[in-house]
Amino acid sequence: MNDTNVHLQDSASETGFPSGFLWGTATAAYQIEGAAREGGKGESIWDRFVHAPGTIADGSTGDIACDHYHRWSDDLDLMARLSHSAYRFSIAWSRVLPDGKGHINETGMDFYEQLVDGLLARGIVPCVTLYHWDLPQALQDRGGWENRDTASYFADFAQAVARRLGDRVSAWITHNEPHIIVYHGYVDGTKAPGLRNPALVGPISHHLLLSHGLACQALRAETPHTDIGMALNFAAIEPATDREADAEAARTLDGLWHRWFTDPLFTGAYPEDIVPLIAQPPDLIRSGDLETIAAPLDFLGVNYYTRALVRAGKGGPTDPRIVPPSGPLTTMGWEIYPEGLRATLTRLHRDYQPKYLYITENGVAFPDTLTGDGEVHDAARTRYLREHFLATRQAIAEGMPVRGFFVWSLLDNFEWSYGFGQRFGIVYTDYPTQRRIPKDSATWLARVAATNGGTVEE
Ligand code: GCO
Repeated sequence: MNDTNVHLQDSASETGFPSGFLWGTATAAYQIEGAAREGGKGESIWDRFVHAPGTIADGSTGDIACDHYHRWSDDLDLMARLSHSAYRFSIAWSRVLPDGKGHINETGMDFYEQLVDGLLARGIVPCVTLYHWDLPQALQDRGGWENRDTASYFADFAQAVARRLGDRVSAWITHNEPHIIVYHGYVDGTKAPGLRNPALVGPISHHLLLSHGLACQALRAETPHTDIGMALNFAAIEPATDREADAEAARTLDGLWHRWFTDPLFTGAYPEDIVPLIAQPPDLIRSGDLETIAAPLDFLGVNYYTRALVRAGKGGPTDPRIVPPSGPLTTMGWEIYPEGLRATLTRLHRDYQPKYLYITENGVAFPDTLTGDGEVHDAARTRYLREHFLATRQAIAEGMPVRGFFVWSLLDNFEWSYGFGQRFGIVYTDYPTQRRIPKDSATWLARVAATNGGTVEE
């Protein structure tokens, strides 16, 4: 993180979390802002996607979402009351550059500037995600991430944001979860832009990675003292049995989901065992691309939620199949598996040695309800978070350089193709009134944050 904003010390504090450890929540622009066409904002691929029939489970859209665009100041007060020391949010590219490139929309920039200044005024460190899936539709119309030029436009966008906000932002997260963009945006079509073409996995991945590398160059030039990383989603992938074929299938899935992105980022090469499985057109990787992609990072952001148990399908070890999860599940149908977080951190440290690790997302959706006296008793969420904090503390004790934890999410919000049906917030959003009601887990988290983890077991 930027030295001017936060002073990290390496010594672990008595609580088991290093002093200066960042405690906060994470959000994404499209999921909370609303104001889809206000303030000069251009259309994004999510604005387009949600209005196509049948894309969103409950037929909802993010047109209004949590109305954060208008309520940001109250939301920042809420974060301060919840003892946040940091907040991770994303910038909607089309709010800043309505056409994706060229003309800067100053009203959009002003919105993010007041957010950053508002955070700093409350003693909260701003961590900015540049791409949380909302490509400007104007760029999609020119081929989107299929078009190599989009990588350069992304770097220009990064530069414009850095020029305006870079002196006050502590960390840049270039992309959020390229794996999800690739497989859900372009293979199963459940997320924007809703395409179904497996042949695009190679090109889209490469252009996303390239855009990251080019953005790093632009960000380093503008803000040499701000840390740069990427947030990737990691599942704890484990073989379902001790059969060799299942172990190999698990390794394949880890390659497809994880190493396909982390290897180029940290070693400058796509993983050899996976290259035969993902088509890369002959002119896709140009000279210098891999060096650009592998520019040194300051941290790796880890989004962790669950485990995937894997067996080999009919096609053998290169045909990984996920076994349906059992045991207590979240409303997303995900298994609760805190041990997997520690294993993930350990493995990433062992294989790639990123300077720092941040948990950039971890949290859970449960069927929260408001009681008659207007409270939300979400003991199961508190338990989930406690177990994942403890797993993190254990990893820190074992030498993993973890420097912060961002709970997903501050507010119940628009959960992509699930609409408003999944409540991930530590704060309940009453959508008809837009009232924010801190759940019990928020009160608990505030105490943990205020004591730097000292009360995590309470
Ligand atoms: C993701 C995103 C978030 C989600 C969260 C819960 O991981 O999909 O970064 O936007 O809302 O993960 O699914």
